[in-house]
Amino acid sequence: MDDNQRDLLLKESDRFPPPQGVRLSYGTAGFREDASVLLSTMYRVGILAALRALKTGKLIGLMITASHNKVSDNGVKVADPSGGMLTQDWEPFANALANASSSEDLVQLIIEFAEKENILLDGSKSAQVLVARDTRPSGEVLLDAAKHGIASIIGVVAHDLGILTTPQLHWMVHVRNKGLKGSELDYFHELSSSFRCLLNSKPNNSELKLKDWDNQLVVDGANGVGGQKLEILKEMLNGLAIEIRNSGKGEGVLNEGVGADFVQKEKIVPLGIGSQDVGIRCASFDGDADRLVYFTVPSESSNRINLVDGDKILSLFAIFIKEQLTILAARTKATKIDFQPTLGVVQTAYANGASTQYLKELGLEVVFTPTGVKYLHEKAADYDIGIYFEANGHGTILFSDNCISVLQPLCWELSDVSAGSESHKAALRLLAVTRLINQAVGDALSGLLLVEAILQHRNWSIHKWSELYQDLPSRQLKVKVVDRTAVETSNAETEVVKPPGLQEAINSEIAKYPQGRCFIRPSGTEDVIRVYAEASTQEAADDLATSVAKLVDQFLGVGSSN
Ligand code: G16
Repeated sequence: MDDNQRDLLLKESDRFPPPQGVRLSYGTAGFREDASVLLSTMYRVGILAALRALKTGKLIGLMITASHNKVSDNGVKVADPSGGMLTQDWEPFANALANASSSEDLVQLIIEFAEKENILLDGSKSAQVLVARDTRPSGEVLLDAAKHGIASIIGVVAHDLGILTTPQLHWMVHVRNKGLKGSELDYFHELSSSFRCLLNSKPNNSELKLKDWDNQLVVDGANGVGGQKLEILKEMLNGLAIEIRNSGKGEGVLNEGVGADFVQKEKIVPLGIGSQDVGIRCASFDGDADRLVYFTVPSESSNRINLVDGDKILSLFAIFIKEQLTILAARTKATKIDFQPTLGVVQTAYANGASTQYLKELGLEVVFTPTGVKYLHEKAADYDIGIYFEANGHGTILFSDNCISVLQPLCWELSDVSAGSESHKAALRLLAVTRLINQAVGDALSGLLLVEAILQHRNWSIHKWSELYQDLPSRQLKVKVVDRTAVETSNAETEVVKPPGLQEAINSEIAKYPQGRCFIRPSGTEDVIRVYAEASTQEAADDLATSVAKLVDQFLGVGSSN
């Protein structure tokens, strides 16, 4: 590191001292805390993103968001050159950087890390970091701190893209690193044009029997950025009538009684949706629009919903992809191009047991990872077509470069030999899905359009979709404890290894309930232990979750569950 660089880092980092008595930890999706303690973290993650940009020679993304968390929290996610999450190899450095107690320590850490990673810190190279934020009030000042961090590494500049959804930023990093323009307008154009392609390639007779599918969709935008962006996108769509509620323009508070996390965990009607919506297809985004769940309000007299969660979105996508592959498998034998992609699906322990059984009965390979898109995404990339979803609505479909490069010529060849045939359409549909579905990260906007296109394609109502299989009753609770890091798990988070004795106690509870299944894990985005329970009845699932939450209290210190 040359003297100019060192002086600049020392001077700038003195402006962003770390908070006293707060231990920051890079969690499930980056750092997340009360916004009031995050200035220095943002500054330091700005430095990290700049170093990553120098190291890779590519664009890096930095997003200020706390996604589903309450409005007073904030956080930061970093997008790697592929558009996916920051490589896990750099997480220990991120932790060390965020917790360095003085500017001198910070500079020393940077010197050592840059040496280890062969990053030249002499201003000889230039690089760029794309930055954006969601609609949280704390976002502007935190983004400013991150920009200072980026500018503290000589040669690296921040390019501020303003207010975006998290998946938009990830998409822009992905696309721009391929040498394409990747503006926000391009994003909307890509989504709307590929959606149109999918509608145009519906089976020949489906227009005639559009009776079950209902052209009415209500979307809960969680009072966040997703609703605002959907307002723009919906103007570019034909064949779909969307009514947006909780768009963030009114009085409502971000994620408070609204949004995908609330709907999926509480299973009750969100604010802004009510008796006038009974029976209508409804969808909820989370605060930064990287999660999507659907639901219906079954009756005016109750506030319960029928949830159609990430597992059912995964199942719908899997059926559709498999169907196109089956059509193509028969036809491609008559073409020169060999197209037999591997297909796999990825879930976490939160996946409802009924969904896993259903997917296996479809003949699909199902694999499990710990919670966190970074893990699921990595696993899904092992397949030519990998579909991953968390039950909370975060997921996407990944197509390998090889798969896409075969699909395009296959479309051309089928257009020559059998234009307009079902096999030609199947190839066109798959190609449209590769453009519609976000290849960088789960995206509520693109996921919504794919769900809508598939429902139209199959002429399915949300009720028909929901009946694919019957969810096992489940319950999720949060338990506040003195120190959540006291819990360590293994086996894709299904077994507690620390503190000793806790897993045995959980096992004894599980044994009391038919079809009982239960696990606990420390959240990586909130200061809680999460409890998930499944059983043959709702009452049993509730009881199992409550008794395990009590065990957590006993083993880890007095807290409160909700
Ligand atoms: C993030 C991650 C998700 C994860 C969720 C909850 O979502 O991207 O993969 O499921 O946190 O994680 P935890 O249970 O560890 O709190 P988001 O939408 O909040 O960014």
